[in-house]
Amino acid sequence: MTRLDTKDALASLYAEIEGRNPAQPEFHQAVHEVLETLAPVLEARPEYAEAGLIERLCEPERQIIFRVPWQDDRGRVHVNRGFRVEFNSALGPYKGGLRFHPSVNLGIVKFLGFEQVFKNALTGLGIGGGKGGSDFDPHGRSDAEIMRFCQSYMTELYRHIGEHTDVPAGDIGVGTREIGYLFGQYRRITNRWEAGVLTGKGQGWGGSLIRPEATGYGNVLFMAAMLRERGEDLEGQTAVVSGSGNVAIYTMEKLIALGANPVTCSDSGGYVVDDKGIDIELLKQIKEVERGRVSEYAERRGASARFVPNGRVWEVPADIALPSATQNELDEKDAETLIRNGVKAVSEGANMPTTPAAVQLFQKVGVAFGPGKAANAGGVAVSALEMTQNHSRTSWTAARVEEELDRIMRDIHTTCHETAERYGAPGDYVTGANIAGFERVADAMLAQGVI
Ligand code: NDP
Ligand code: 2IT
Repeated sequence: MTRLDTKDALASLYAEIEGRNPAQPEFHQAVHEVLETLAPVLEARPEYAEAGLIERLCEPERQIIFRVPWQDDRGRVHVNRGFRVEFNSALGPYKGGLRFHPSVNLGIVKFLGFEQVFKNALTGLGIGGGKGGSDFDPHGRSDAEIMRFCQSYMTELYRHIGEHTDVPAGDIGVGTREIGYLFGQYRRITNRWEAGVLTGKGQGWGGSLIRPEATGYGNVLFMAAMLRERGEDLEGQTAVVSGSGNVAIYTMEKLIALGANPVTCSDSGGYVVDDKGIDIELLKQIKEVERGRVSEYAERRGASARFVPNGRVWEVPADIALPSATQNELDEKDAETLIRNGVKAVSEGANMPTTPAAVQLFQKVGVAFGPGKAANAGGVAVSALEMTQNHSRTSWTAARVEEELDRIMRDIHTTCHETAERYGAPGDYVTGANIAGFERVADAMLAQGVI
């Protein structure tokens, strides 16, 4: 087939997928971004199309939706919806986080699960892709309410997961505390001490050192690799970071460790800009210990910091940008602002935070752009290392885990870079990540038959 035929075939396939999955705009967006880059590999390897691989890859192996009833502290009953989408297990057990956020719906879980398939393939660690969560809003809920919710959620989820089947972890609204309650309920229902059924566990009961840090640290390592490719490093670079959760905090910590200067953080209420650079210990105290808001950071930090309610963090001039909050938080207008202010590189800590138009603009003007499925793969990679430690009943030192993370992020960067070059798109990490991830999953699916 010629390039034109392939593009036509992909376009009609995309239209079909869109029609079969109505009202799931985030899922459509994630699929479109991948299909747009696959033409060269489908031309080089016609057996993929013949085996219906794209159609199979875009249809989850299994989708589970369930009721999650729970009682608040006043005894009122609430009903939330629980999801787990087991997307693809060609390379290993389904693996991917759980998100608790009021915006969660099937389309969002499917977009996240779809991305996860390619991301996990890129790690080279033998993990399939899945994602789950609930439209539960943890903001303002007491510890006891969070526990009851997690217990109710696991009372259904437990029958679908297992160390060799499906291994959830955290995502937005799910951290070590929630993984603890989920693990406790799983253990109670199954009467199994099955450490490898969840990752992101606490230290002392099966969690891996460096898992909390891994996504943010990994993203900074990816950013460093992109800069190295251009003959630069992180030293002295001013960074704009969005979010103030797990990914954002450890992104900033690693940036500081490597000599860069993060000057912003944000939450859904607005952003903070700190002329002296973010004080990471203060931010951790407010967000991780007190579970507070970034506005409190500005109040306590003194004259160097101010809170901008409802503002766009991308207004702050910087050399590099690391979106680390949520999907579609950086649009074309934001990209124009960043470019006008001289940004050189953007690396996605969050999943799909940059809209397609913004990505195109960055690529057009030569801003290095690291897509989430490569740049934020450090989190799930260390989750896979946690599974390895659990299976062998050992725990590795922080130094050993960090060394592995460093190696994995370098390998992912090299793979994306070389794949992009091989398929005629030098410097295009989006194409490199999509094709490299696709080839790994597609080859496994080809070998395993029509399943
Ligand atoms: P957290 O819950 O720890 O933090 C999320 C942060 O993003 C908070 O500051 C939150 O603010 C903000 N945020 C979330 N949703 C919105 C929204 N709709 N609008 C504005 N701000 C929002 O989550 P993580 O740090 O774990 O996750 C952040 C991103 O990174 C997500 O895209 C996630 O999928 C991705 N990711 C996470 C990994 C992990 O290991 N945890 C691994 C790879 C990617 P507020 O409190 O006001 O809601
Ligand atoms: O998006 C992600 O990669 C995650 N939320 C982490 C998944 C995991 O299984 O550690």
